[in-house]
Amino acid sequence: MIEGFRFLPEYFSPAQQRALVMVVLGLLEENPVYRGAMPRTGKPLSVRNTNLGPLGWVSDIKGYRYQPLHPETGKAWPAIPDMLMDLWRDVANYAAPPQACLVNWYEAGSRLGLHIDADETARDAPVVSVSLGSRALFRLGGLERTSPTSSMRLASGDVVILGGQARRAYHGVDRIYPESSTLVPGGGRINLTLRRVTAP
Ligand code: MD6
Ligand code: FE
Repeated sequence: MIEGFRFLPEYFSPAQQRALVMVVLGLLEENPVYRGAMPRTGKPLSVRNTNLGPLGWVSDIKGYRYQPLHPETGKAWPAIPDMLMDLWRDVANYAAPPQACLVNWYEAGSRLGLHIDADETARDAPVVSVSLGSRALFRLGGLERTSPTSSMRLASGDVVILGGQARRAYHGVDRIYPESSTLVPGGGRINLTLRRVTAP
């Protein structure tokens, strides 16, 4: 496995998962998930998303970027909840706080193609990910799109950290298993990724 990949299964207990989902669902009422689009082609993304924190990751026909406002509501993203700030302090091993938490909402047929998270200038900071709800088939490769990959199932409460070499590794979600959890409405899956965007 590539250096810098960490997998913390069941980091959050079932009770903590329920508390975190309640907090996140509450924040999504005023800050809804929306469907972004692929740069250049404008093809709709399979996964709907929104953000928490002073900056949020946005994808539309013009490209990928971080911005302080929700593109549909025009409002600032809400603050990153304490449970996630505590997680970052516990596992990120990085002095400065995260600036963005991308909220990805997967439905039964959603997938996320192989990609590198490369839109942050703080390249030394890890990306810390939390899975909630239905299980996902996560694929992790290497530094080249053609590097060999390995697949693993991510379950609710699991935390994945991409730091070190793995920070630049290709990864994606091939499928979700919608019957595997009732935590997220509709048998969905929420993935939260905490990011430091700018160098401190
Ligand atoms: C997902 N995760 O689990 C997609 N990115 O739904 C990611 O794209 C990801 O898990 C950076 C670091 C950790 C991740
Ligand atoms: Fe990613």
